[in-house]
Amino acid sequence: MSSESTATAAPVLEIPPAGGAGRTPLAKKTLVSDHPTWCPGCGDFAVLASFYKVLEKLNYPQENIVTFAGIGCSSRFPYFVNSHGGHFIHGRSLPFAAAISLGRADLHVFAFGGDGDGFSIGGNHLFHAARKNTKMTYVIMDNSVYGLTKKQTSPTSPIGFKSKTDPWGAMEQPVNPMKTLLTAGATFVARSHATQVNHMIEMMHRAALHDGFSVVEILSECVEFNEGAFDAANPRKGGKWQTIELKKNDGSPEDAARHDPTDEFAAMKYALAPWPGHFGVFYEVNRPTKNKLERDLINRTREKTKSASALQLLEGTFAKMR
Ligand SMILES: Cc1ncc(C[n+]2csc(CCOP(=O)(O)OP(=O)(O)O)c2C)c(N)n1
Ligand code: SF4
Ligand SMILES: [Mg+2]
Repeated sequence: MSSESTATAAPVLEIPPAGGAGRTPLAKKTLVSDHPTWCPGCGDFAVLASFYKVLEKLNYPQENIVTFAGIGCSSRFPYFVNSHGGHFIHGRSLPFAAAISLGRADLHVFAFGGDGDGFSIGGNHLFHAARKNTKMTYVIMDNSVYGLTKKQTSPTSPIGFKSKTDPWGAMEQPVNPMKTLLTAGATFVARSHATQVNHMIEMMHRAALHDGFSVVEILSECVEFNEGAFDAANPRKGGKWQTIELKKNDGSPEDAARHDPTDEFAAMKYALAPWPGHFGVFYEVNRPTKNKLERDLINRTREKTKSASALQLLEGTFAKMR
């Protein structure tokens, strides 16, 4: 027998990358990273489970997915999704996510956060992200309270809400998220409820396919500090679940009563409905994205300058100043 070793090198395990055409389809097991640290029963679990489903449906190449967030219980979201991602300063996820979207056309950018992160400290950024129409999807998990910091009044807390900052009850007029987003100029505005999984999946899926700044506000109960806050829209708790039926443009008489999501006035009317309001796509229009406008400008400039390098352009400018 030969003294030579007959052992062969162990085969290199090739795990095929998930997602994309001709590749292993994206599945929950590939998308899960850390175990969520939310309180048992928190509405955010259902949002996360629905988001996995949305990614499975979209089947984007996994390495092209980015999930981003600010600070808060809901903003822990990116920890639990096996994608590129990050956790940024409280209220500042949107400018950071916008920069990623503008700089990397190959990435699908999702931002997550709470009502405090989005409408309070991040309100300014939300307003500008909406009007600039940078391509990304923003999911606001609205529990009408600051959950992470253990019960302060948030911008969506109703008048009378008792919290550590308002022990005698909130006095100030709350933000109406749908009205605010429409006014700010978001090109896709939808609303859902964390107890309605199929509806959430449909809204987030549609938002992700929208070419522009798309927002889905999801009423997501904080069982620890705002229990039962959204029961009024939960049929299992005796509430009223009112969805918006969109026009099918099928010429049928019943279609006349359905909602045209390009009609801003009609969207605003839905936004102004009394609590608990309506759920579905309020508004969806196409307006050139900042991504396209910037790309066009860059292309035009390259053409004009015959693709000169940044250094050549700078040298040219200095030469003119001499
Ligand atoms: C600049 C700054 N201010 C305040 C805080 C404290 N802080 C952390 S999370 C948070 C509120 C989070 O509320 P929300 O966005 O509604 O998320 P939730 O925890 O309810 O999901 C606050 C005030 C902070 N981290 N950074
Ligand atoms: S404090 Fe509220 S929002 Fe935060 S994890 Fe617990 S239930 Fe969810
Ligand atoms: Mg909150």
